Amino acid sequence: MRIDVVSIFPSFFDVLEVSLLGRARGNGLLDIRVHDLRDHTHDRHRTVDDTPYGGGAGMVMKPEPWGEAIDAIAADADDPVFIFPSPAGEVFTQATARELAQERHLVFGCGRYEGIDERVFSYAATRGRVRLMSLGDYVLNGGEVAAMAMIEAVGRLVPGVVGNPESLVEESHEAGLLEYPSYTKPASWRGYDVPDVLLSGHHGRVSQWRHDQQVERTRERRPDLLAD
Ligand code: 6GU
Repeated sequence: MRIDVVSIFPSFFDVLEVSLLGRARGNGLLDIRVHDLRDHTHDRHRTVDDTPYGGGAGMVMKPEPWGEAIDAIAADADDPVFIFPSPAGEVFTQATARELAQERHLVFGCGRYEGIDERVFSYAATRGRVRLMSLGDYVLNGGEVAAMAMIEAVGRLVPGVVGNPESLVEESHEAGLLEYPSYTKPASWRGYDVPDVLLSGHHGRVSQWRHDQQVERTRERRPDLLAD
């Protein structure tokens, strides 16, 4: 999968060189290219923002650098999906991650300030599909951290990125439930014991117990998930 990222803080994405995604880049499963939006400005101050029409607080990202950045990426794009992280977007979930993991080419456009001039989204829609995506109901300073979260959630679902694909099956949100609790050795630690059923060697009872734990935890912590 190819992933382009456009940001005024490209160094935010340096951490994509480590861990699982770093290895996936090294072995060619993920082709991640990070671009500096300011490379598409032409004034001495490399200006990317301006005051909002209609007044109001804060600054808005100018359309021209975005237009050039989109053109540069679209020039050799492969049916891209443009994703603009935004607290005003649709909520990104594991289902979204699964959907996006099927794509060949994602482009993340990271806005800062009060947002990006709205016409940029209309223009991007002439060069590919466009989605505004939010991590949840809280506000970050810009799209970078959100893009990173989405890249990790999608990237780990690309076949081969996670070494043991079975570890993708039994995790939170895959079955619409939270994950069951996990334990390792020692069986007794500082007065806390691993539940007996896990030491029983009885696979049927272990599976039943884990499923019960998933349902109970979901009911306690995330009743909204059981509603659907
Ligand atoms: Cl995607 N962007 C920003 N700026 N804030 C957020 C967010 C995204 N998702 C949750 N809060």
